[in-house]
Amino acid sequence: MSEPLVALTRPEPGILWLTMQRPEVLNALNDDLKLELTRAIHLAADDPQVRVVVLTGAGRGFSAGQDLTDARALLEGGEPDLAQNLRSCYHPLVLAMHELEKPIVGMVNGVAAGAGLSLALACDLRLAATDTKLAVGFAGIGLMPDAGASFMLPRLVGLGRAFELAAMGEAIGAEEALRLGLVNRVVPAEALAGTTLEVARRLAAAPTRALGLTKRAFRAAFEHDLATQLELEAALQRKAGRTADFREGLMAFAQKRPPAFKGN
Ligand code: LHQ
Repeated sequence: MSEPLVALTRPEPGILWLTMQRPEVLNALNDDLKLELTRAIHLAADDPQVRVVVLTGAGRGFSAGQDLTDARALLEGGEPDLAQNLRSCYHPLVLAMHELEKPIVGMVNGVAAGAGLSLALACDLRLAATDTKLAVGFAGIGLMPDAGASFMLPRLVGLGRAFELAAMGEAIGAEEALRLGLVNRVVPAEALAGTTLEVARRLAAAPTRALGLTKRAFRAAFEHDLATQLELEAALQRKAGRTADFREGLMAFAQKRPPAFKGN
């Protein structure tokens, strides 16, 4: 049996840590890797013990995007149909990340390019090392942003900046990414794993259902007018108000102690 392309570890209760494992090609995304990632996200959705997911890459890169060896092979059969691969491999993964009602922390430990950047952007927050580089990259090989990058990039940085990043094609450093709002925090490379674990630990102790509903509400907000969004808030808050964590939050407040959320 071949080695798994995604290592699943549970460094602490509540935390599922996913490491892409093709360091020799900067975790370029082949179909098996995309498939294994999708399975891991579904596992996170189904397992109540999982309260936060961390996504990172082994070695010196987060992910250099689509495996271009495979892409070259696509050209050999005449007219390539890139939509087919997007629909069968990328869309299920990006949708699963988007729909997961648990936070996903991207530990962007080196270069994230093309569809690798798309995956980083599909995470709910991103931590980067000072030497991390982000490159939209698609235009470099004559393509347009895909795997959700055209959705997330303008939402995160605004239209003008998104177009500049996509059209100029230059990689940007971590500090610039922080200034633009593409990453949430930048720390020295040697501190990245520790800081990520701390953030994950904090999220794993949070009221998971409420965070999941927050994720849903924020993502829907871009498609809704105010009245529709207020209705969505009411419907989701009804769910949050029926969780054990809401009870615990109220009790803890009354008893003047920190809440001990269980994630249900
Ligand atoms: C790679 C890759 C890679 C395979 C590095 N594939 N081997 C596209 C097409 C089809 C359908 C759907 O969607 C897409 C979306 C996309 O993702 S388009 C964008 C694809 N990605 C890129 O264009 C980035 C390509 N890589 C690079 O430009 C560089 O590798 C970067 C700038 C990321 C890093 O440069 P370096 O730090 O100098 O590393 P390197 O280039 O030496 O790479 C290390 C190894 O990884 C090397 O292998 P080798 O055997 O020579 O040591 C590369 O060939 C391999 N590698 N990216 N995407």
